[in-house]
Order: sequence, then C-alpha cells, then structure tokens
Amino acid sequence: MEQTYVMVKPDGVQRGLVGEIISKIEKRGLKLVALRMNVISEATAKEHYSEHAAKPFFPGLVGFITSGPSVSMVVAGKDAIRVVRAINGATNPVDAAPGTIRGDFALDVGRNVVHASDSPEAAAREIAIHFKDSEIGNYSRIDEVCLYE
Ligand code: DAT
Ligand code: MG
Repeated sequence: MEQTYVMVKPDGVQRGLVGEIISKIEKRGLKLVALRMNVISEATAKEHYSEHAAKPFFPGLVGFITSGPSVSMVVAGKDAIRVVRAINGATNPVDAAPGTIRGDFALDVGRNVVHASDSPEAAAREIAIHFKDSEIGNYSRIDEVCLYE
C-alpha cells in the first residue's frame, strides 16, 4: 500500500483542528502508520521545503512551520498520496473546494493548515526526513476486508 507524509501545520494545531483532520483521513479508509507532535527544527523545515528555497515566501514559510507544535504522520492506503492531496484541497484555500480541509478551514495560502506529499518521490523523501523506519508501524486495520475488494 502506498504511503504519504501528512502534517497538521502549527495553525491547525492552534485552532484545534487536529482531531477533525485525522478523522477525515481515517474515515476515508486510510491507515495511520506513524504519528507524532513536535516543534520542527529550522534545519528540518528547510530540508522539508528545499524545493521552495529560492522563492520569496521561503523564509516566512520556514518561520511559520517552526513557530509551534505541528503533527506529523505517515498515512497508508490505496493511492494515499493522491487521496490525501484531494482531501486537503488546493494549495491556495481561496481556490479549495468546500468539503476539503483547506476549503472548509482556511483562507490564506500561508496559513493553509495541512501539508501532504505530492508524488511518490516526495513521499519517500519526506517520510525519511520526519520518521525513522522503526517509528513506522505495520498492521492491518480490521475494516480492510470491507474497504478493499
Ligand atoms: P502544497 O502545500 O499544496 O504542496 P506548495 O508545495 O506549492 O503547496 O507550497 C508549499 C507551501 O508554501 C504551501 O502549502 C504554502 C506556502 N506557499 C506556497 N505558495 C505561496 C505563496 N505564493 N505565498 C505564500 N506562501 C506560499
Ligand atoms: Mg508541496
């Protein structure tokens, strides 16, 4: 099953949205296989967002993502990368469809509540940045017999 890296950013934690966000992911049928709350270090934030290092919003993005506790997870399931990106909605919340996390809970692109990997390569890279192999669980959910044909 495909794995993806997902983060509830510091704004989502401050606004009490952690449970609702995790609930959407779980109820969809995706499986949590790793979960942690921590304040991400500046070095980890820069590595995580290295593709944006040259962009004007990069310093603000790194400052924001390290500004308080965030929740990191690894989520597994069928097409987990595409499915979580769809659950999150468009990067700019103004363009995000209602029903998505960003479309329901955010307005500003720099305060868009959630992150998720956008490709298999990004997922592998981001999971390795945030978790050791030993922190990623391997189990079956009891409802997998109903979720998958
Ligand atoms: P996504 O988070 O949907 O993968 P991205 O990789 O293009 O989007 O950008 C990473 C984050 O950077 C995004 O969630 C919010 C911030 N960001 C992107 N574009 C921005 C902009 N024009 N101004 C401010 N922040 C921006
Ligand atoms: Mg991205």
